[in-house]
Parts: sequence; structure tokens; C-alpha cells
Amino acid sequence: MTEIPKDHPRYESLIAREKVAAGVKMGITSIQGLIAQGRGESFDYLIGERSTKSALYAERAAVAAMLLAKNPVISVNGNVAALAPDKVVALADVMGAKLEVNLFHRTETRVRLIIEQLKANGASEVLGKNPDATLELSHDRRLVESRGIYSADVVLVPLEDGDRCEKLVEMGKTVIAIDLNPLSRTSRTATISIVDNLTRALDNMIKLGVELKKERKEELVELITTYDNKRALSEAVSEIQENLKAIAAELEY
Ligand code: PTJ
Repeated sequence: MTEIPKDHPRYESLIAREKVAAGVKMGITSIQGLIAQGRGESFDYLIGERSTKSALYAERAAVAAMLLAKNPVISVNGNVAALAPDKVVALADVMGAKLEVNLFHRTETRVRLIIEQLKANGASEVLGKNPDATLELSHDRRLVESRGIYSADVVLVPLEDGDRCEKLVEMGKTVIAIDLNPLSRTSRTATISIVDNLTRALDNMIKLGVELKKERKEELVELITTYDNKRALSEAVSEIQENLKAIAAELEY
């Protein structure tokens, strides 16, 4: 990894980039994962590289849904394993959720390396190596485990492609997406769309998980029933507009 000085104004962003590049070198992340990261970075610029109000609103509802779930599962791909293996394991612990590796560019080697990476970060069990069920999809994301994603009632899908998200929703599951692009098919299809950077979203969700665990069940139900995903997405787009307007005003041309 290139050493990034801590006082560099773009420290966080450059570290994330280094992590994804290292993931590719280790064989964890697909080469296409670099493109996905670049796309995410540009949307993060647009939203102002912060967790917006609408993101926090979605994160609260997502945590409530995961806490109330019977079989919550967190789907892990090559970008997630490179960027935040420790955070994703911590979130699974707080939520009592299973972890399952599910890849678009699937190879058995990548699945094994990602499982090893999650275990090195404290996971006791990681599903995904022995898929015994299939989703109705024509690509490798169809390969799932029956006690994991297949039977899950709530699935967290960070950095997803729209196809599987749609299928999981069709199957009656609550699907929580983390995607910086509010216009993506995933964001528009998920039950709860978190428009935030993966690392910020996971930090917020871990904190909220600890907090909301102390709430009564009725409070959690209320957070879910009052949540409106169209409103969250519309606000996310407006937040981008406002951020751009503020920057234009600063430039004062
Ligand atoms: O590891 P694999 O084989 O399963 O492949 C994973 C990738 C991510 C390569 C694959 O799912 C893919 O191609 O995804 P897409 O279609 O590029 O979608 C990724 C979405 O995640 C895009 O909308 C990006 O804006 C968004 N994104 C990228 N980086 C981040 C992000 N969202 C939140 N945090 C990020 N760090």
C-alpha cells in the first residue's frame, strides 16, 4: 500500500482507494471492484462526503428491521471484504446476523479468500462456500445457502447490483441496500435504501444497533412502519442538489 500521510486533506478517500487496490492484489476484490469504488467516490463528492439526514433516517429503519428479524443475513462481496471486514463482522455481532459471501464475479478462490479475511477479523462462521439453493437469476449471484440468504427475512446488501436486489424483494424479503448512488436500480428497488458510504454507514449502524437494542419492540416496529423509502430517496437527491447549490454559491460566478 502507498503510505498516505494522515494530514492529507483527502486521507479517508485515499485510504479507501488503497484498501480496494490491496483487495485486488490479494485476490479478494474483483478488478471491476475498482470501477465500482470510483463510481462510489464520485457520488460521495456529490453528497458532500458525510452521512446526510436521509441516510441516518434510512440507517435507523434498517437497524430496527435487522433487530426484529428472525434470520437477518449480511451479504458480503469483494469490495466490502476489502473496505470494511472488521466493521461488517462487528455489525453481524451486534445484530445477531449471519454473514454470507455472495459474488457477482464468482470464483471459488475468491469465496475462500473472503471467508478467510472475515474470519481473520473475528467472524466465527461465514456462509457462501457451499451453496445448496438458487435464486431465479442467470448469473452467479444466484448461488446461495438455504440457511442463509435463501431463507433470510432481512438481507443487507452493500454495493449490490440491481438484479438480485429485485429478486430478493420479489421473494418477500426486506432488502436493505447501501449504495452511494440514489439513482441506481438497487437503490430504487430495495425496501430500505441507505445512500451513504459503506464505511460511514456501517459505523452508524453499529452505534445505532447498540442504542436501539435497548428500545422496546413497539418502538422498533414504529421506526419501520413510519419509514418511507421514496421519501428517503427523494431527500437524498434533494440533498445532492442543495450541496451543489451551496458550492455554486461559494464560487459566486
Ligand atoms: O465482488 P463481486 O464479484 O460481487 O463484485 C462486486 C461489485 C461491487 C464489483 C459488483 O457488485 C458491481 O459491479 O457493482 P456495481 O454495479 O458497480 O454497483 C456498485 C454500486 O455501489 C454503485 O452504485 C456505486 O456507486 C456504489 N458504491 C461503490 N463504492 C461504494 C458504493 N456505495 C457505498 N460505499 C462505497 N464505498
